[in-house]
Amino acid sequence: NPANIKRPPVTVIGLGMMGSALAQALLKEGYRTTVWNRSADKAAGLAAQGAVVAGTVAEAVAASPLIIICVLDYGAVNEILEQAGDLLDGRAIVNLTNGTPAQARQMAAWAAEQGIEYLDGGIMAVPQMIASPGALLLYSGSSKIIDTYGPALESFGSTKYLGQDPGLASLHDLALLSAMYGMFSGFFHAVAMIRSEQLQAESFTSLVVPWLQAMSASLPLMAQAVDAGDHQTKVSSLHINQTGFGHFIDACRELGISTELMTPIQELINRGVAEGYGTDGLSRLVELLQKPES
Ligand code: FVH
Repeated sequence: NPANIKRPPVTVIGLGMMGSALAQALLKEGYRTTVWNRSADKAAGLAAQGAVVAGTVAEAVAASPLIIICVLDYGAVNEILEQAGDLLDGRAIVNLTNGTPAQARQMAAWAAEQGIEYLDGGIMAVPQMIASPGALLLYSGSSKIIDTYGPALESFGSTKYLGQDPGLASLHDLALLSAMYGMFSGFFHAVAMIRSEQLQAESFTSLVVPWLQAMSASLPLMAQAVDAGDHQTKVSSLHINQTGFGHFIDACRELGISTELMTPIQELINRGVAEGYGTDGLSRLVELLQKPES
């Protein structure tokens, strides 16, 4: 049936905040969507929107050629897949559960042994962004799934396929999240400083947002330095940053706030100087991270 080829039935397993948003996006695009969740009550809202609620994992898997899984972690994915047994043969699994590159590669190897197509994915969005172009979904693994089910996957947002290696989506997902947590950590520390002097966080954003935007413009140049292994700088040396970090730590003590977020960076800069890289720029820190202290 050509309608089924265009809009194949899809199953969504895991109806937490993210899984529910994914199922909703498919329903909105007119896909026959079967859902399953360990705690059955989470399916009620989706049933009212037209989803078919499966009573068991086996029923959910049998309903569709394309199975989307989005649960807590890979341990949960394994528990769920064990309940499906042979019913998975010949189907396509898209796993949008957060995990490590090694976990993704291991699952892809297992799927290949069973004759199951496997695509791993990383969601660069919060649930409220799903189904908008601002939501980016990274994929790697089976290109056959991208070719066959691309339109269904585009219901979730913009799609970027990173290649056949199933670990690449997770690698990029975790790297991007690391950058995000770094930015949030800096913001949280800055706001703790501001609030320690009874100032408002909200008014501070008029300074911090353009400052972070201006600093993010320097990332491509830093990346070039890292790729070239050339960390000479006319911007600021590790020496000068080492002195500056002394002031951060002293200020934390004066203001009565924690140094927990600042000391790890200070220690890394100190190591760089101790290893003889004091005249290098901050891009040197990447190489230090790649050579952890023994
Ligand atoms: N929410 C977000 O902003 C982020 C955005 C980026 C991607 N993450 C990842 O998505 C996965 C699911 O996250 P979530 O936000 O949907 O999480 P919860 O709302 O807490 O739902 C968790 C679901 O996992 C089910 N579950 C947990 N353990 C098991 C298990 N052993 N067997 C079967 N299902 C399990 C849980 O079921 P229940 O507690 O309702 O019965 C929920 O459906 C995650 O990898 C994020 O890192 C989200």
